[in-house]
Amino acid sequence: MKSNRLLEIFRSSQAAVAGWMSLDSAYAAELVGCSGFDAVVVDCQHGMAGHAQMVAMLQALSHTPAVPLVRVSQNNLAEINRALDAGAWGVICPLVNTAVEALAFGRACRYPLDGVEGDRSFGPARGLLVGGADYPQHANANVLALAMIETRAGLDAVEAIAAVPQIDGLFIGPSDLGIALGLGPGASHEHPMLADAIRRIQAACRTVDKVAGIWCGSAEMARAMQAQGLQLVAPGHDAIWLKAEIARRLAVLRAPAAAS
Ligand code: 3PY
Ligand code: MG
Repeated sequence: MKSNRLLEIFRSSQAAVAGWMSLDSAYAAELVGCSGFDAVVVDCQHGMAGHAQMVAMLQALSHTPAVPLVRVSQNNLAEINRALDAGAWGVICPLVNTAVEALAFGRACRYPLDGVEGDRSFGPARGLLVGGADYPQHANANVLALAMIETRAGLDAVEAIAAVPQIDGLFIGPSDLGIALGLGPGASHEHPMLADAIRRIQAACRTVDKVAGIWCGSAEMARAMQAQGLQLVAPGHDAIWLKAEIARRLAVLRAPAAAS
């Protein structure tokens, strides 16, 4: 099976940067996948993509160097299986609150093969095409399962969630987590309560030697999180980048002409 480059990056103690797709466009996914990111996440929770668009985006990503990941809309066996069967090399699951939920998520990502406890149903349609004929034998070890910590309950149970064997790591949702901590929408990652929560999640991962990642509103935040040791950062998403660049260009065009 073609190896998961993201796992290789993590195993060699390097950090990875992920692009994040909220637009439901295969061309946009292809473009972002060819832009230098280590991975690209198709966001089926808050992004616009439905199943058919997700499949088209994963197809487009297949010929880019970026590892294709999917954030599913919820912790659901069928949805997780469909994303993996469509060729996702990893799944990010939102709103994981307990070790029981984390176990259900992790099991959904694993085939019940070679002593692994899993619930993934067999039918790796695109997995075979992009991974190779031996995909079924190696998928359990190569597919990434990242549980999102972004609720008060999830934070309270973070050590138990991180310890679930079928989970490869945790992915922090700072926006939801900030709201859960009573800081309202758009809380700064530098706010002491959010900063402490992020450190606790990181420590939980470190204890069990798993990956810690985080979604970031800006490149500056992503840089700070990298410096703090998070192994996977996503510096915003395509809609944010598009809007920022449009605003910058319009500001240039509409700036008052300098007096001569
Ligand atoms: C959050 O910050 O809550 C996220 O889910 C990022 O997408
Ligand atoms: Mg969230």
